Amino acid sequence: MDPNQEIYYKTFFDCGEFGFGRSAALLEPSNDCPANAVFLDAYYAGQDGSPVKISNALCIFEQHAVATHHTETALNDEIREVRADVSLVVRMIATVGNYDYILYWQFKPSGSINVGVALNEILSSKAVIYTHVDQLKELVYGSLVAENTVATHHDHFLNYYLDLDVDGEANSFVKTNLVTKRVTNNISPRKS
Ligand SMILES: [Cu+2]
Repeated sequence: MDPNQEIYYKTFFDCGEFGFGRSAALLEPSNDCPANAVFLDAYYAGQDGSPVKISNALCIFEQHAVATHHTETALNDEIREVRADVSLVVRMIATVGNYDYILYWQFKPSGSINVGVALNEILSSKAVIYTHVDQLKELVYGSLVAENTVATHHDHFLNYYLDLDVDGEANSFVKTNLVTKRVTNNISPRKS
């Protein structure tokens, strides 16, 4: 997002050029994954085609979330459904340059799949003459995070290929986009 000569060319393809499998980090038990995790080694094809091993590249564990709990006031005995909410999580970390991508898949007994990514990083930055935000007289395309240091604005795009034929083709994919709509006819004190 910074059009300046020194920055604009930075259009890295972290997956395509570095490879998340090739960049898989060794996971540390109890720190990267909880104590109940099982760890798996992984292999990728090296430059000469021979397999290269990465120890503890993946971890799999059961994660307990807030239980499914439903009772009702004064009807605690009549209406009671309490179930543990346990999901199976598969996690890996890919280290590319200044980034650690924490990739996870969460599988629930209901059949739902939750996929996500988190990012740890040392900010990508550039040198500037400014030492305080009050001095900024031009767009620096980022935030002054320290004296003479701007962390530049930029995007990370992550694409997933989803094969939805789980146990056959009788599946559906539903996407919901909520849009704020203002109430104008005064039928309710609510504004949206
Ligand atoms: Cu970044």
